[in-house]
Amino acid sequence: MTTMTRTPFRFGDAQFEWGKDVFDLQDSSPLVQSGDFDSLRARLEDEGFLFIRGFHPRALAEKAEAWVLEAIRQRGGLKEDGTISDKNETFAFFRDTAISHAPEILAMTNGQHTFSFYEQFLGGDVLTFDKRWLRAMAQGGNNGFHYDKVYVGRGTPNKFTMWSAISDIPLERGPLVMALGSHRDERLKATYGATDVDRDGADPVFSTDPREIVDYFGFKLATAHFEPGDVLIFPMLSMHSSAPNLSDHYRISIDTRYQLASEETDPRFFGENGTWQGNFADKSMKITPIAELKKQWGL
Ligand SMILES: O=C(O)CCC(=O)C(=O)O
Ligand SMILES: [Fe+2]
Repeated sequence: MTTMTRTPFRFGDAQFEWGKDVFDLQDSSPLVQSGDFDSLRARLEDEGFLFIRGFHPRALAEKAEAWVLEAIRQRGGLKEDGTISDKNETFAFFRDTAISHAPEILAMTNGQHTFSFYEQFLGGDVLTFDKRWLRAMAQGGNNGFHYDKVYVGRGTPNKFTMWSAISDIPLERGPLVMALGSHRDERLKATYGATDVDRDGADPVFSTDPREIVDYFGFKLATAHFEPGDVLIFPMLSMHSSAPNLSDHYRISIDTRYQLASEETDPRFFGENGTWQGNFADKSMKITPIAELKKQWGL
């Protein structure tokens, strides 16, 4: 299929043309298969992410999907035919560790294949946060553009998010979207990227408007039809969002974080059985709107 004939990428109310505003994520799985970690590190540095098709064996992702769908069904979230029920409820199983830390999920996020990848990528023993962001996004649901640093940035800066597709995630089912070059934007890194939501009360969502990201900030977007087991790996300062799920099927994904075991952790995300502190623990903290902050930053 040529770029000329592709239907535009729908991102909420906005539409973006392939090859102009939105591009296909480049698949780095051949570099993983050949064990070329030097090239993987170089590509992550260059592009601001690694997209790895089939990082998790598909069978593991399918088991994880069945596990999550059954949990949703038990909570009244599914119709008989497997589509989202009329309540249209989004499920975030973050502290529900009976679901998010079940063997069906950990086989992906804490599997030998995953740890072995990060050990080779980072060059030492690695650990992952206890908090795992297992999400089942209902229709309309998405997350705005942000750097993960503002949420999970304490401790070593040398850590990586891995967003794993559990369900099939075609373009209309709310795939993750990268803002290309945002990892090199010194102005954004020095302003928005220097905030910590729990220290500064700065609105952690940089933009909920993809047109602002493309037309005003000048970033191109990149995304893909994610299949079960595909992952995106990116550093703390690489802007991303998810597109709204326009379908009547849950978009199921999990995002987890990895770092060298020898480096300092972010204590907010470690604790037994869902007892970690997390973000927004101080309920009295006043959040300054991002529009106000952008003015202060001259953005
Ligand atoms: O899945 C989403 O909607 C957002 C994921 C995300 O922000 C992340 O993986 O860091
Ligand atoms: Fe994120």
